[in-house]
Amino acid sequence: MLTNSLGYPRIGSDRALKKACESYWAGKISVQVLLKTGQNIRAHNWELQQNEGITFIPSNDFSFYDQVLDHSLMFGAIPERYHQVILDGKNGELDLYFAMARGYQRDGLDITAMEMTKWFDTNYHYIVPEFHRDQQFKLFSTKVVDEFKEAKRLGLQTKPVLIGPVSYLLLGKEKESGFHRIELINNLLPVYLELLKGLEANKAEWIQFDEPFLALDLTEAEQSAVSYVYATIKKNFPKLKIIVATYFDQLGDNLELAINLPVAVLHIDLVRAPAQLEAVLDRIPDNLTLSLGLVDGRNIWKNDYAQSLSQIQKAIERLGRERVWVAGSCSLIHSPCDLDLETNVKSLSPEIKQWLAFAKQKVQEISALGKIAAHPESEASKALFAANMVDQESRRSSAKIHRPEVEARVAAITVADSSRLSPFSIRTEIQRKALNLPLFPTTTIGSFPQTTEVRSWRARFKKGELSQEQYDELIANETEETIRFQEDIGIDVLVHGEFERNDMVEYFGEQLAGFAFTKNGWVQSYGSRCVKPPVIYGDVYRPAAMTVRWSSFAQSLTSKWVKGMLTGPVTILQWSFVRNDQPRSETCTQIALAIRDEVVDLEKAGIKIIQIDEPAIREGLPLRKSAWQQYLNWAVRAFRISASGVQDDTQIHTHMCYSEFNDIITNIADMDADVITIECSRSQMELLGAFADFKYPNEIGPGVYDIHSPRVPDRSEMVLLLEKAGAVIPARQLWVNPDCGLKTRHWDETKKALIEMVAAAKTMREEV
Ligand code: MET
Repeated sequence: MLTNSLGYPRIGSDRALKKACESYWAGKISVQVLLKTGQNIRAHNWELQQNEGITFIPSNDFSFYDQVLDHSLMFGAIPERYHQVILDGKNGELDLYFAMARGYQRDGLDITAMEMTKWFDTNYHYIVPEFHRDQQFKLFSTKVVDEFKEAKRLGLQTKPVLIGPVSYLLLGKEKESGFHRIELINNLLPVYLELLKGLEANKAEWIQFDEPFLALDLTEAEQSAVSYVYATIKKNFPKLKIIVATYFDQLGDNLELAINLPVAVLHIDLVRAPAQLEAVLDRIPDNLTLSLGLVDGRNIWKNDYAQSLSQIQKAIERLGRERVWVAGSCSLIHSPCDLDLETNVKSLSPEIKQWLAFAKQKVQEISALGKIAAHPESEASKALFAANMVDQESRRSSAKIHRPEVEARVAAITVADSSRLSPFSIRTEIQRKALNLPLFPTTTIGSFPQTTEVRSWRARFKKGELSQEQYDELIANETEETIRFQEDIGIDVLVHGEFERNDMVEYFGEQLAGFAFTKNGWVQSYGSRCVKPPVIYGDVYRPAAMTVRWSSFAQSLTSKWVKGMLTGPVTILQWSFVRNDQPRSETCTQIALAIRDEVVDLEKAGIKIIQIDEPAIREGLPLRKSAWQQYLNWAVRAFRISASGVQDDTQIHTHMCYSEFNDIITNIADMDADVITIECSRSQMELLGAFADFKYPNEIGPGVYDIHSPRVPDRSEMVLLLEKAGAVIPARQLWVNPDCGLKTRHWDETKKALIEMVAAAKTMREEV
């Protein structure tokens, strides 16, 4: 049977790409060394997949920062403001590329980064293409051809992967009004044809076009663009074999459109939407091959072979063996690289490890499923199948998973448990008196720079080189210095800096029951940023207080308010690998109760302002609008359960980043946080519009500068943004804060930027 891989993680199992990129940005390695790192990772990935016997091995799934940005560069969709970066001849194509991703502040140039947003409902972020009316595209880079040739030189015939033209356009944003980006399809398509020409000339046979938007709601114009694109490709390249890949949801009402495209193969996601197999098999025309997305690219659980084989069998019965491929559900970039690296039995017990598969193991699963389906009676197949049955049974029958007391507490939750004592209109007056803050109060989102030094303390502590006391003292000193710095520059609501935290989810997961951890389970979040999601395998509860100690310590150092800092239930859920043996809503509610316990304990310890971060609420939205309400109901309820155990004079904040709020503003308001801080600066306060139109009643802190870029903003820029905000939101509701936490920044940038920010707030106070 033919097996298909849609994409493989490119960060390298030891995060080699992250390290190389960051060294390059810091001027510590040459571009040649960076390029060589990329080459090594690509070669490693290709060879690994080849050795596992995968038939269709992807190329062009590698990226130095982001695959959408790669496409923008290939198509010459380079916003005007970056053109200067390479004009003086000092910088190369890669510097231009990084400038688009990260902003550029050098040699008298000061250019902001392009906007970044989440890739569908994942925690991967891509760089949003910018489009203008009548925009022309031209071939600027031939990355996809180059990487195909590179593999060829290594003796591998790969399957180049491109984001399909319709999805590429839909991923972008119009930078002026009066047109829709899908109208650019005629301008864009020729560049694709040129690339295909290059691929064909180099003897590529199979090309994968990712059109994830086929699993979303499409307008008629968008649907016709899909038909038009693939008909045109067929007309121009009748011999190329085109695979259209869909994932993350069902084809739904795009089914007819998808199965009738003049292409060789259609890939469907049977993990997210197993039920669509029947519908597709009922309608599929005779000449179309089906790639079955069976191995979950989004989670870490071992595949259930019995279940997958029954799907494969069903497809084979209807289509014949030649027209059925076995594949991952989507690209494996959302999975960690290699379970074999998890050798630490203390963090990941052998029992739990037995239930898991990372990218390398998933490739093995794809290959094993292919083998078993092709030769079910062979000894090798029987052994593979039997081993899988043992693992599945071990998980089903484990005593580690169920806690009756947790399940009973969830069942006993009442309506009162998810409501504050009084409505916001009353709370706000009580809080104003209790907190006594100025207009435009300044604060930050929580974390301060996690320097190499801070991280080295944690590493040394974990290795046993530092005692608990020594480690705690270092953290205490860093916290104290950060409190003093915030006092010195005049921030109104301080934070303790989160130095004791490795990561905003892992830190909590480590202290909650029901979570397991990996040592190397890194997944790319954006650019060189990787996250290591915990694994939720069983019922969740909080054995002991998690943050009270450091928050009270910080509060004891100052007479100003220190905000307690927690990660919310939806975000903990969203950024973890979640168990697939019960509904997500159930797991989320369990986490909500654990966070609620912590909020109550913080209040008892004298913390009057508590922030419950929920940056991931929006990314949890199902891709199809028809499923939104159900999700929002349980997600908002979970937040409310976590926030509602406190008195009226305790102020609850929440923080969200990279969200469009227009279509969910009612639900955001329903969360009823006293203060919400949001990302806003990269979009020039555009995101605030939703709050203004809704007449959002609670307080709001629109981020006034972008912390994802090393660029230091000037106070006047921030005043301008605040004035924009003030024009639509009453001053008494507004807070002043950066876009997000500062942990990825350096101290010098942070200090300069925050001093400017406080100055901007003062200017605003003088203006009213
Ligand atoms: N409190 C967290 C921080 O400041 C919030 C981050 S949201 C991605 O890092």
